[in-house]
Amino acid sequence: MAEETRYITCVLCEASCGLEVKVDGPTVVSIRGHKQDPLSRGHICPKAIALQDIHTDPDRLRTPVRRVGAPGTDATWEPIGWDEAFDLVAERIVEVQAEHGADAVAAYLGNPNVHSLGALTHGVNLVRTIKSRNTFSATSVDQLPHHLNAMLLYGHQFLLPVPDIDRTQLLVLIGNNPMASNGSMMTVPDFPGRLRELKARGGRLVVLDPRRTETAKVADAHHFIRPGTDAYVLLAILNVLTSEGLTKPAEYVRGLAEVAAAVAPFTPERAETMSGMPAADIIALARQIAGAESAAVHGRMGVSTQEHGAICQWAVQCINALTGNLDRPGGTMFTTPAIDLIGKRMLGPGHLGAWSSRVRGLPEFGGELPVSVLAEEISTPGDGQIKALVCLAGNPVSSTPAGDDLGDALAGLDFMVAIDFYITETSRYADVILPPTGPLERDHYDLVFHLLAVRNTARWSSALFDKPKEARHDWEIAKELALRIITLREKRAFADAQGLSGLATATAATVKDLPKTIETQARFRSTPKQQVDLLLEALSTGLSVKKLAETPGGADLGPLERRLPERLYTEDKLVHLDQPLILDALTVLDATKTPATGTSDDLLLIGRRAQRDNNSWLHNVPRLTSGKPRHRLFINPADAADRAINDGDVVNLTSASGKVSIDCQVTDDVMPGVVCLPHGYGHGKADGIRLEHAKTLAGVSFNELSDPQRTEAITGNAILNGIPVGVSRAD
Ligand SMILES: Nc1nc2c(c(=O)[nH]1)N[C@H]1C(S)=C(S)[C@@H](COP(=O)(O)OP(=O)(O)OC[C@H]3O[C@@H](n4cnc5c(=O)[nH]c(N)nc54)[C@H](O)[C@@H]3O)O[C@H]1N2
Ligand SMILES: Nc1nc2c(c(=O)[nH]1)N[C@H]1C(S)=C(S)[C@@H](COP(=O)(O)OP(=O)(O)OC[C@H]3O[C@@H](n4cnc5c(=O)[nH]c(N)nc54)[C@H](O)[C@@H]3O)O[C@H]1N2
Ligand code: SF4
Ligand SMILES: [Mo]
Repeated sequence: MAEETRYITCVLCEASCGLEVKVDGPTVVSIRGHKQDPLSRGHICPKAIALQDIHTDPDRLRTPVRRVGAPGTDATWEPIGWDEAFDLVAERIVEVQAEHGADAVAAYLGNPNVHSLGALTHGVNLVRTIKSRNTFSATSVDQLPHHLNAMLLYGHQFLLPVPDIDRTQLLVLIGNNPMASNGSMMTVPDFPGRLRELKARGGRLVVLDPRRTETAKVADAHHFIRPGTDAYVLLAILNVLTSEGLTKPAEYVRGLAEVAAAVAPFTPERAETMSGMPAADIIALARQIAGAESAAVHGRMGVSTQEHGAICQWAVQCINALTGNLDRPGGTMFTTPAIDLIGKRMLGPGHLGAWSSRVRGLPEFGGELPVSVLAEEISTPGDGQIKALVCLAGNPVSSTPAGDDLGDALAGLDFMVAIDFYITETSRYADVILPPTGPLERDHYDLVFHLLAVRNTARWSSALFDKPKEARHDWEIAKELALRIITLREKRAFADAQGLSGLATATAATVKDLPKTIETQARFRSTPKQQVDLLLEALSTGLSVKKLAETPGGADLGPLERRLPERLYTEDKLVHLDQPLILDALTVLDATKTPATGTSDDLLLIGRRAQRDNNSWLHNVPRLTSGKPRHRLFINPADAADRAINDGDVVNLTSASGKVSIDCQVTDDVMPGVVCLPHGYGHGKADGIRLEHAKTLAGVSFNELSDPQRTEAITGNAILNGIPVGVSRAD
């Protein structure tokens, strides 16, 4: 066969790079960055190469399987047909809901859903069909504080300003490491190249992080900051800005006086005591941000998934807005996506506390409860107890606090289905696993990441390979399940109305007479591709899937543009910084007099991402797992010496919720008082997962140490950074 060149989107991380792939029939010959791509400009990272390994991976499931035997090494997995699998899953979901109520079936949506067009167009509708208040997602171990503040300040949970990195003169990154992660809540492919350009035009990068990260190493300045104490530093920056008269907010920004009053107690000196960052440096940074021709402050994982995440993200928005950097070139700006899910009202503005979790009373946000309550909602008996779980592209046993306890809880469910193509720490508890097609077998359009990208572009990515005849896409799985669930429910209602008993007799009703079924069919009828086409057309962009598909790299719609105040969804088209929810929380913070460390013996545990890791999966891809071990605990030489720990020793790590043993690496890349461990490891412990080709199962799961009882006060977001841990040498 002849070699052919194709252009696709990499769906493995938020950077969403455009790739140039050479294929020969069913074989990938090479994968490169697409140089002419207007967004990613040729960028590629080692993970993209793994796309072909996922494609050919013998560990990957290609047919539905049913578990026989208890979860673990004794379990065997029996292949079953799609039809049988869909019926089985739909019946069990309908039965559980009929017996125990709608909320007895929970759903968890994992991270890859946002990277799958079909999961967004159809998977979300499946979750709506299940109609349970017990809906969870990776958002509450991630960016929930961003959504809260976007809703409060800009009137819509998805109205998230992104740093205009291509024009800024000062980029301040707090708690993120784009040199490894390739950026987050900021789709910024080719961060290294964009940073080089920033420096070439005389701009500066400043990083605040408890670890001298890959990004800190290429920054103009890096400040160590004690985990969990950023709020004090950010409030002190606001204190300097307001007390020195360095503010110049746009006329649509309100609340300066209230913010000034609220931050008055948070002096740089106090911030120094709490954070370890010298007061003089805090003052200098505040003045730099105010004085720069343009500046963009961006805070991510390290300041979202920590004790004061909501306050931190609010303070970041305030700094940008009060220095006049919100909505100006080189500051933080809103995108103008070709498909505007916000403008089309396909995404709601968000709400907080419309209901609460049954056991602990944590609030929902935007229709989801914090995943930190999932285990207790399964294991606490009573009305409203979760009895079944639908897990879509997620591995919460690895990814959420006390995941090991969640695993125990999953074992007690009446029923569980996983939509996943691997047998993982989580899916091994499922009764049925439904594997979707792989990333090279499906069409893609970034509904989410064009909304968060540093440049306005629109890119269609056609499936590189036809799917095998028997395979199903994520969207097809969602559609089948939703249809069968609705049909069964209607048949049941029909049988009840007729005084018939049981599902068998209910077959009297034919599908064509069932109104909800007909409605559902209509809702799920169009393919993801048709939906994208419709959305492009409906917005009269002049774009279509066909046009985009014919343009490698897609359409370049230009740099970010000024959008305010028109783009605001607040009723009065103003940005209100003086949010009572947050200002009240500051009072609580004010009462915290001691640094965030627990006992003086404890160190504070933080996370890290490596360029060749991808959350909880891809550890069975040999070319991503070769080289130096990446699973180790980093510890500062001073802390190691205090505990007679040497490089390479195995140490015991003990937190309020767990204990693990792990080999360590002594390095002054972490500040004293801090230890650092990646998440997504620990596969070796989970009996019966299928990663036969994993080169190494070394490492432990970080989330045996994180505590589901400790959550961010306003949103219930998980605290994954700044966890007090005891560290000692294992003898
Ligand atoms: N301690 C600690 N914990 C963390 C984090 C941290 O920094 N520290 N980070 C958190 C963050 S930011 C996130 S987003 C979460 C991520 O955690 P999860 O939401 O659990 O997501 P992943 O680990 O990416 O697992 C995804 C699963 O989806 C499957 N999958 C991959 N692609 C597809 C697909 O196209 N379709 C389907 N159906 N399945 C697919 C994979 O096989 C894998 O089993 O982890 C969180 N947990
Ligand atoms: N290679 C790779 N890329 C990824 C992923 C991956 O797993 N691997 N995951 C993807 C996902 S789901 C996400 S959400 C993004 C996340 O992207 P990033 O936000 O860049 O994620 P991290 O690399 O975890 O960076 C968090 C940083 O916060 C620091 N930190 C920890 N605690 C604190 C604190 O209290 N204060 C401050 N200031 N800093 C702190 C850590 O040292 C770390 O450097 O990455 C995405 N990209
Ligand atoms: S940076 Fe992300 S999107 Fe780009 S090639 Fe790597 S994994 Fe794919
Ligand atoms: Mo994430």
